[in-house]
Amino acid sequence: MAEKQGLIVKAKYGVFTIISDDITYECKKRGSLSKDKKNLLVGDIVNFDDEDLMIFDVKERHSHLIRPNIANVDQMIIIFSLIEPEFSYYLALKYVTYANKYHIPSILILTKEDKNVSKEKINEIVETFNKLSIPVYSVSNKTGEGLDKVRPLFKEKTTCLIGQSGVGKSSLLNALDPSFKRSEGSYSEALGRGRHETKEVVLLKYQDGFIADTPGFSSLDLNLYKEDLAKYFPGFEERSNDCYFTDCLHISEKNCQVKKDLMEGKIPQIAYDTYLKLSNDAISYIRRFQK
Ligand SMILES: Nc1nc2c(ncn2[C@@H]2O[C@H](COP(=O)(O)OP(=O)(O)O)[C@@H](O)[C@H]2O)c(=O)[nH]1
Ligand SMILES: [Mg+2]
Ligand SMILES: [Zn+2]
Repeated sequence: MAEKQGLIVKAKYGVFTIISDDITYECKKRGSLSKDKKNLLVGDIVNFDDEDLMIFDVKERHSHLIRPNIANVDQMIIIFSLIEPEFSYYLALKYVTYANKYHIPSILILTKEDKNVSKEKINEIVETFNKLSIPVYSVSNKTGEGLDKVRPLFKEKTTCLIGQSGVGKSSLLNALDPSFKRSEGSYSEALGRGRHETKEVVLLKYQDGFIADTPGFSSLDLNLYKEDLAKYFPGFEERSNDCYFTDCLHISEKNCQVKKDLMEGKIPQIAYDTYLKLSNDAISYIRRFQK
């Protein structure tokens, strides 16, 4: 037998597709895997036997996202269309907060810029997110505009694509590399959302790295408590240390660094307004566990 190490790129019905030195294997897991290692995920690096095709060990993860359920992600690329569905600061900032909670850096890619979107609208989004230290790119998956700036972002990284369905995740993948042949949904005007075309998490090899195409899921599934938001909302974590109260929610507390920087224009008003709305809609961690 030969022991090999590889990356799980797909998992279905107990069969794990593994890539090792550019060769693909279909493996199962050995019953002897210890309990804490039994829950193998796409993104896991595993040791397997290339004769009986059984996985017998898994490397410790450096990150573990819950939605989508994936291990060892280096960065989150949040895809949002500028239109159809309409860009939402609320959702985009919620996704970034979610990535921050798992200590995964995020980048925003805006799609459908070919659909007569005003320059002002794009600039406002870019400025807002850049102030919060989040890079923004704008592309058209249809004309290919902007794609060359986006390609290098994926180099040697495991990237998780995340975004509502219908925003163009699969289309972006196909535009980057037509051989991916991801099935594209259609944006339904009537439903106001795209059909869920991508059913499972799968890692695709791209530029010495991997990209995860993920199923659309409801943003309601991204459980964020008030306390998470106060801490992980973009730009807040580093400021929280300078707030007078250690558990400052940055709303009505005295000597709040976030409010101070808002007044000085260092935090965009639209971001702070979105924070208030997100916080208002979130439940409190403490309240939930006191029940
Ligand atoms: N005009 C235009 N249409 C796009 C663009 N990106 C995606 N679409 C369309 O939007 C719909 C949803 O795209 P899809 O890639 O399936 O979205 P996903 O659910 O995020 O994977 C499809 O009809 C695509 O053709 C774009 O940049 N420009
Ligand atoms: Mg898709
Ligand atoms: Zn504060």
